[in-house]
Amino acid sequence: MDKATKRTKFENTWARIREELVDHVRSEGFPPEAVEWYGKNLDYNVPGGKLNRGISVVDTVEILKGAPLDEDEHFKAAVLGWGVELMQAFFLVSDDIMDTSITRRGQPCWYRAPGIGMIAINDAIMLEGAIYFLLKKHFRSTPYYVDLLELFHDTTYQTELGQLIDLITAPEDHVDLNRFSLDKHRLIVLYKTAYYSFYLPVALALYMSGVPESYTLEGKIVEPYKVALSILLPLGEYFQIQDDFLDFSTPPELLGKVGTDIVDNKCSWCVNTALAVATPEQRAVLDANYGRKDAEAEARVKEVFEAVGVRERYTKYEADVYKRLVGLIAGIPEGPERGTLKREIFTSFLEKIYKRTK
Ligand code: DMA
Ligand code: MG
Ligand code: MG
Ligand code: MG
Repeated sequence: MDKATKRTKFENTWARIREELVDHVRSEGFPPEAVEWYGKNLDYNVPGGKLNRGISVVDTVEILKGAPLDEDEHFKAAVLGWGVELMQAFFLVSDDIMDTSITRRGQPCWYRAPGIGMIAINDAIMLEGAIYFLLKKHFRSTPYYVDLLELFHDTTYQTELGQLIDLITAPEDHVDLNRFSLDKHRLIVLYKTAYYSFYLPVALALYMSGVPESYTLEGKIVEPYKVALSILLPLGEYFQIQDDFLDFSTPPELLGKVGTDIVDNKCSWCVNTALAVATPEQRAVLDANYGRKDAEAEARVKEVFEAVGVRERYTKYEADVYKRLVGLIAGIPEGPERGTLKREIFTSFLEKIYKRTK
């Protein structure tokens, strides 16, 4: 099955999942305007993204099975995939409020859509609640239900910790570039992005496929969840560095969102890269203009980014990290046994994001 067909097949499961969620609210006797509001929240915020995270759950279950999934297996994997997409929607709706962003996926951020405003906060929390409604409905009787619950809860908490340090490292009223560093950046991005975007989809698929906490391969003990984490965290770090670079480099018409990192005083990969090589004059321009709510100040920061070669440095970073990740993947212990890790899980993820432009 080619990529486009897989994507369509995944997208087609959304209608049923959406109906289950909305039907439940209806069956609780809620008035039509509440049912309609919830439906709009789901339609506006869940299905319109790249769906890489959701589709990866299905892909991984299929790679682990080593054969095409039957309808029931596909639907169950898709429920987990849409669970990741619901979590993503929950984080993005809140993130856009906290980052005072303008657009997302080519449309106004939900809190800026007509008539929504701060009700978006409750809408975000409801998107999170939807995950546990679906897990209960479809996985309550499986032996790995608690593993799924713990995984979603732990990952949510990790992401919230990441958002905390992302936000407090970027105070609105106090710019101090000395507080930034690539070490701090790494901590932020591992927690705010890598766990939920990369480890979560794969770990869900491992649980659904019955992969145990450890097994023996050629006389050696393998701990597959730990091995997965050791590849997926660096992969997630790469993904967020791409996000930071695209925030600076890509026009909103192409990116689907207006970059706000410079104005928002974010500890992004771009500013850290510039700080490491800036001359005293360039540093002074950054100090005077970074994190100011002002388009001209933002333009002056972008000039410094161009002058120190952030674009070229990114191209070099991307080539280097790609090689490093290919090396890490090649080191994964793999055997013919079913229900054990396959390198293809990780290559398929890497190929989905390598050289992405949005
Ligand atoms: C993304 O950080 C992290 C979460 C948990 C949504 P971000 O603010 O850089 O994302 P975006 O650039 O999409 O607003
Ligand atoms: Mg944001
Ligand atoms: Mg953010
Ligand atoms: Mg960003």
